[in-house]
Amino acid sequence: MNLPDPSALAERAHSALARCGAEWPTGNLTARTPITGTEIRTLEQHSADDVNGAVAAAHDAFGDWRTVPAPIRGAVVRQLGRLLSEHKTDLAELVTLEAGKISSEALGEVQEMIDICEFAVGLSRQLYGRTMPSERPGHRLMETWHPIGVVGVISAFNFPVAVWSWNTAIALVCGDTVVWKPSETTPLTALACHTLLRRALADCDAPRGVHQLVIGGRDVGAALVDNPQVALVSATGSVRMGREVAPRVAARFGRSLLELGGNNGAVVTPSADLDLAVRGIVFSAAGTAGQRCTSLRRLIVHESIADELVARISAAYAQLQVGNPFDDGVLVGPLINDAAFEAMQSALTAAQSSGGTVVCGGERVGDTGCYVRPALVRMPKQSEIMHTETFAPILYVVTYNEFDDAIALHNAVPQGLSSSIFTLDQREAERFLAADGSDCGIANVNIGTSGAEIGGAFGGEKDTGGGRESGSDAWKAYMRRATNTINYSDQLPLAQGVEFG
Ligand code: UN1
Repeated sequence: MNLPDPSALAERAHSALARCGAEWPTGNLTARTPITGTEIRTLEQHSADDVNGAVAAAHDAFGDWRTVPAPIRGAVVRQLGRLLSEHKTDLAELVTLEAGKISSEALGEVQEMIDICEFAVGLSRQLYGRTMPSERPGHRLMETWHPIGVVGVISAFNFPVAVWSWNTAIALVCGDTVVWKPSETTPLTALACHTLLRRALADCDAPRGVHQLVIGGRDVGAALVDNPQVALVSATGSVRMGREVAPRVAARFGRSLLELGGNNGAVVTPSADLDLAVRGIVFSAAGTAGQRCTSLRRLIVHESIADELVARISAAYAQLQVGNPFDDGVLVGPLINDAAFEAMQSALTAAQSSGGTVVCGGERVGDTGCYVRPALVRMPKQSEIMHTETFAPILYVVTYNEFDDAIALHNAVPQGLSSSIFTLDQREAERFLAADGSDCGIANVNIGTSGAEIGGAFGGEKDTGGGRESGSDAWKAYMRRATNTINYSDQLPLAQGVEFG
């Protein structure tokens, strides 16, 4: 495999950051690239005290920001969207450098940011509350949505910018201020986004304090989670992380919005259009080297078509180019680090010891970085290893005979993020989307599990944490609701007909 020179990669990061207007940082945290596994740069790591300082600054800024009319707040987000468009390729470069995504997917991720900015600008004029009929004469009953306060955003390496933007664009139009703790694996990408947002704030004469960036590991995250001035903690990451975050935030009666692991499945029924299914499956399972929360990990196939489908996926996998994510034609970039590679190998070993057969893939490619061929594994049944999310490109295949069993198998795992069915049978499709169908937050028909648009609410059930981000009415999580009763009469009738005095 032909990989670029590490110093050339560092130089690419340097120029992309410079074009975004960010300083070339220095400090005690090492930013690396999974492309070669080497250092790009060092940058300053924050302490718990720094986090508390950032929260205090965001809290101060909130005092004014909450009273700025929402459409004016929208103007900042509009400007952010413009800057993101202008720097789309710079940001995509950084995403490829730090997260290892192929260029097309990196550009797609930046596009998600641009899209959510547009959505949020529109939303800034649509933060609707309801008016209800009052049971009392001369009274009006209504609700008002107010900003909630400081939002702590904790994001993961695999979507280093899109998930931040879903939270931040919406939070800002809602009148909240944001403290962002990105993954310590993708700090330079975060620095670029933070710089662009600060530029947008300056361009609109808005207070710079509304957005704060804190860089570091668990202690930085913990300081954010425990700070009582953080009204909402929106955290994306592992189920293990969510189990730590949720009780700590709940203990101080803060709110949390969790987007945790997925262990996404697709059902393929006898009527499926297999050409389309294979394309959808391969993108969802092997794309992003299996490192999306929405990556397809479990295939539940009718036994009559299983051999054919497995053969076709395996043939498609053989065509996948694994390598430098900057290269044209490469569809699978590196895993993020050695730990991801080790986790993949032990999952494959576990699958084999439960009777699974590796049809293809799983082996390392080259001797630099962590490049692997996506693995396809036939399993005799949905054993324990299929109940856990391994953040790597492993697609397990099990078969079913009765459609009800397919749904039961599909729902039998602890996670509940994304799901899909490939079928041309309307009864099966509708059943999959019905109350007794898929139990996930996202349920698709004839597309894969990954690659959701920003317009819908994104998130899932069970161990996935229950939060919803991005489109639809997910904005409500970033606001507090006040119910208002206004008496415009000269009487004081009590509700429920109560007499008092
Ligand atoms: C994630 O993996 O955390 O639906 C987010 C998708 C992307 C977002 C994934 N739009 O695959």
